[in-house]
Amino acid sequence: MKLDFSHAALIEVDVQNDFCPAYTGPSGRSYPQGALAVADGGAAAGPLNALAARLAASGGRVIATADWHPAGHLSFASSHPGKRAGDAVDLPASPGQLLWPDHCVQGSQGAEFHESLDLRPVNLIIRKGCRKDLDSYSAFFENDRSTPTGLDAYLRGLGVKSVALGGLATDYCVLYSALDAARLGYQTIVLLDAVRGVDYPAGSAAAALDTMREAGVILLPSEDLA
Ligand code: VGL
Ligand code: ZN
Repeated sequence: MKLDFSHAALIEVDVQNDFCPAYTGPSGRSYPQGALAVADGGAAAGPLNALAARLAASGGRVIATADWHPAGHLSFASSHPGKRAGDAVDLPASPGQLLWPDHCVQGSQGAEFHESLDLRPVNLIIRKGCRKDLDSYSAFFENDRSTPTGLDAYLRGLGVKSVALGGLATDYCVLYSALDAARLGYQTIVLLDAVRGVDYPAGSAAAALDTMREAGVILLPSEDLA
C-alpha cells in the first residue's frame, strides 16, 4: 500500500531485552534469556530499523516505547503472595490484571532496548507502566484506559495521520496500542514481519491479529509499504 511517509509515524513497541531470548549483540556482549521472553523476539528489530530509516529520511517520526516498571510493580506475581505468573487479580483501576514474572524493572539490563534496535532514528521514547499500582500495555493509555501517556498529543501536534506498529508483544502491548491508535482515528498498520507474540494463553497471538483486523487495523508485511 501507498503510505504518506511525511505524515506517518512508526511505533516500535517494547523491543527490550526482557522480552527476548538469549542473544549476543552487535557489540559482542551476551545477554541472558529475558524474564518474559517472546519466541524470536529479537527478530522484530531488523524490519523496524529498516522502516525507521525510511521514515527518518522522509519527514516521518519514529517512537520507541519501553515497559519501565518500578520494583514491586503490582503486575508482578511476586507482589501478590500465593499468586503465580499467569494468574489474574483485580487491581483497583484494572480488573482482571494478568500477573507476570518480574520484568523490565527500571534501570535493569532487562529493561534496556535490544542491542540490535537502532536508536539513531528514534525521535521520542515513551516509558510506560511506571506507576506501581497500574500497568500499561498501550503506548497511548495506561490500563485504567484513561491515563494518557502523551503520545496522542505528540502525534496530533505533528499532524501525523498514519501509525505503523511493530515490536513486542503481538497479543499485549502491540494489540492494545494498535486498538487505541485505530480508535483515536489514525490510519493504523501492524507490520506482520516485525511483531512476535507471547501467546499466553495459547492462541492469543492469532486471536490478537483477528481482533485488530476487526477493528479496522491494516495487517501487512513491512515490504508492502511504498
Ligand atoms: C508486555 C506483558 C507485560 C508487552 C508488557 O510489552 O507486551 N506484556 N508487560
Ligand atoms: Zn510489563
